[in-house]
Amino acid sequence: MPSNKFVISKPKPSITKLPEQGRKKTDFIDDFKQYYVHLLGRDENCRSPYYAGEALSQAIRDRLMERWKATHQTYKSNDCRRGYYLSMEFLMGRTLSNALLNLGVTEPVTQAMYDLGIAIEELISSEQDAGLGNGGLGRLAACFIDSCATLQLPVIGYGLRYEYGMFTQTIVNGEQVEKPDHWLRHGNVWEIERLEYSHSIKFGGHTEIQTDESGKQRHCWMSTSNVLAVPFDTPIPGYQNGTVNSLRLWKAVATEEFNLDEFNAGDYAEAVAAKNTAENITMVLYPNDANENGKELRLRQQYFLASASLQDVIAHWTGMHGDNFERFVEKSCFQLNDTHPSIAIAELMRLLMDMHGLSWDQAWAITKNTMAYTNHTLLPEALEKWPVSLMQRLLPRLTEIIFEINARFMAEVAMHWPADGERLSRMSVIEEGAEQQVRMAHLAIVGSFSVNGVAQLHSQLLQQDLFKDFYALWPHKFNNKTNGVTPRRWLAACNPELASLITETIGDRWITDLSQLKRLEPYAENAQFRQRWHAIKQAAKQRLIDYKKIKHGTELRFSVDALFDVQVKRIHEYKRQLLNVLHVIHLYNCIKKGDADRVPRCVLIGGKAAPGYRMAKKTIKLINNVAQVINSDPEVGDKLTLLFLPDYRVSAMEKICPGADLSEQISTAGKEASGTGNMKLMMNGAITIGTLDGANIEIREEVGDENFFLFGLTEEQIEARRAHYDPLEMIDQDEDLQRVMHLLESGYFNQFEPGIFDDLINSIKSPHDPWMTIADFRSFVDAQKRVEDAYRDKDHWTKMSILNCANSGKFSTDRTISEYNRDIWKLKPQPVKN
Ligand code: B1H
Repeated sequence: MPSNKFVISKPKPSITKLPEQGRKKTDFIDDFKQYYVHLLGRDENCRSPYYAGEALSQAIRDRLMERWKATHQTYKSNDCRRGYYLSMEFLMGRTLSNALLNLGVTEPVTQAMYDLGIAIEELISSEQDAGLGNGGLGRLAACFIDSCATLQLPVIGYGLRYEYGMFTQTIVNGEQVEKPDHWLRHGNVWEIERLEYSHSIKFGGHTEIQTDESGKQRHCWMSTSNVLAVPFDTPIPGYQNGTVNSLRLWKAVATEEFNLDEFNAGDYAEAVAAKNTAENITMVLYPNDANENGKELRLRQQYFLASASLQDVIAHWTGMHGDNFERFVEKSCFQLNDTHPSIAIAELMRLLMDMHGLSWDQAWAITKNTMAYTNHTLLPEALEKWPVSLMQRLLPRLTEIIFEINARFMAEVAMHWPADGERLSRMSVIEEGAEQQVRMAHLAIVGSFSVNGVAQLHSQLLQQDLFKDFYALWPHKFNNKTNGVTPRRWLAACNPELASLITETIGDRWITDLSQLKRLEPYAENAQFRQRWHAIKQAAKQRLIDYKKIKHGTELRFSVDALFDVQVKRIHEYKRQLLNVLHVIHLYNCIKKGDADRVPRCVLIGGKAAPGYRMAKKTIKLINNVAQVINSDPEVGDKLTLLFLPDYRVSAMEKICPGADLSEQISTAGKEASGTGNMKLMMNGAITIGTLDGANIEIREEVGDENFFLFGLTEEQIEARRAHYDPLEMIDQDEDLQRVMHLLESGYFNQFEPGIFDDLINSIKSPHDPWMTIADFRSFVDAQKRVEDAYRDKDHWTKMSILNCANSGKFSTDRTISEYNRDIWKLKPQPVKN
């Protein structure tokens, strides 16, 4: 009889593709053919980039497998302290080209495909984006796990495996139309399902206190409807270092095919339909980005992520240590990506007390010493609150725990500030009012040992404004971690021409130590270097034009000599795409007036609007209508072009940032927590026109004021101005602005659609406009004039471009993650021997 214990030795080296094996061109050709013919069942008669891409991806995935297992083994045998990054969003984009780069096999693979008559670029661009995020917050999570793997830190990313990612945006008659993004329809070669690590998640029911044999009381959460959380793992390779970390995404699956009781009662259809309710939890990403929310399904998603991830970590722990949690704090750290997963604080308390028998005090000591919270926004509409009634119905046990946390917290506040009722109600986790609500940010602060913002100004405003009461109580909890982006994807992979010029000039250490870019600075004075830099930029601009033509069939008249002026990001009032449009209309007026001496400019605007955000959708319509008028006006010719780029996403940014000259970062000061598109554009040699907001401030600090176009009111000036803001008066006193507003209001851009822009126009004319667009118009137009003057001197512009890249070293997520690790996580790097 065979024992039922599997004994699996390593497969033969030819199959395992250890680091030193299977790296030659011929190895890739062999493996590619194997997968194309035998796994996918295709032959030379099927010339599909899709299947070729699949076959190549399989071959690449093989080469990650042994490294993945070795990494896992290293962490296990070193029993090291670990980090867990909990995020509702991981905006990964495409995987293949990143895997090639990080494995260091781009060259031989490109050659192998070439020999087979396949252009690698075609395979790379046939891959779907994994769009499991809205914007900056989700992409930051993706850059973070890339840096963790590169720094060899034992960090697992935990998120949700949405069946539908961020919607695809199409433009019909100038308006945004959303199409579902069923990205998993044809499967996903990069993920591995691990049914064996599934967990059961409870919803609904009620709680009871029961006494066990030993007389000990326990809270029981009963009569729940349960949903199974099934993990799907994606390998996250570090940069050429043998480390492969994991991104673990949870899928909701009905616990049983159908509920037998209901089936026996004859409710067959209802029983099967109930399966749907369960599986709906991970069906779709909420496309809301910093907008009002509050839907029951969203709370279900949040709890599902928190519970599945914590059960996973605890199952791993008890597997090694049983119910002894003494060293749990020493060995674990959770980073909460905004408040979205912050129900984890109450869930960890529940698991430790109700499932593992710890006392309140023991559980609380563990929770508040393992949880760390990152805040990403000050906007009141994005601060999460959940009605107590909803939480009570969905998560009764967690609601009890939250009330108990708050009761103890209120006692602490009362000790610190006796007889200060106002402060108690300001700080309470429970907001009183017509409907009681749970303030998730307060829960997150009370339950964690670290609270950080994402840029200096943002962190300072958290301490001085939004969370000042908490800062007064626990100043030691607060810290700043300025965001970054991964230089692997955002320079090395997306801009290979610039990357090789840099490597040729200063060596390749910049790829893992971006501060090295500083060594480019002296070359800004070298005419030959400048010429090569300029040529690379021009070629990237040409590729951007070609990309636009292929994708949208647009007949465009602008040339690579025009100034490429780029604003790509979510459409939101605070980001002020409207200010950009006002400037474009102003330029149009200048051209119509015969002001001939203008620099040819191509303004590119891209971004998605939340489907329920009326003003943002109207802004898209306005951009398209203005574009229509300007682009078809023969008097304008190639002096000015306005383009709306549909379906902006990670893979689009990879095409856009190498070709950008000017980076528009024009949010109302104090409103953009950090921004990260600003960093990607800077790294690729674009120059910023921006307000003193978010990370712009630090970008300007790094590159110097002479290489940055600053405009607009400061955060303090904005707040001081609010009380007596008078946009009508400002319009009255500025002839250019008057002309712009007149053209807008005359219906010039909506001749057959009367009144459609009235609400946009009224919003900026209102003395209560929170974004104060009109207040910054004059200063913006003047700064844009300085941009033109600078652009006229090509050589000078190229110098500025080089200096922007050379001074972007701070904005690598390697720096950001090193700081998280130094100040918060305290993990030891774990070199992996392969
Ligand atoms: C950011 C969000 C966000 N801040 C709610 N907040 C969401 C809020 O689906 N939701 O409900 C989704 C996202 N996103 C962004 O985070 C900031 O606006 C950027 O300034 C910042 O760079 C980015 C990363 O820190």
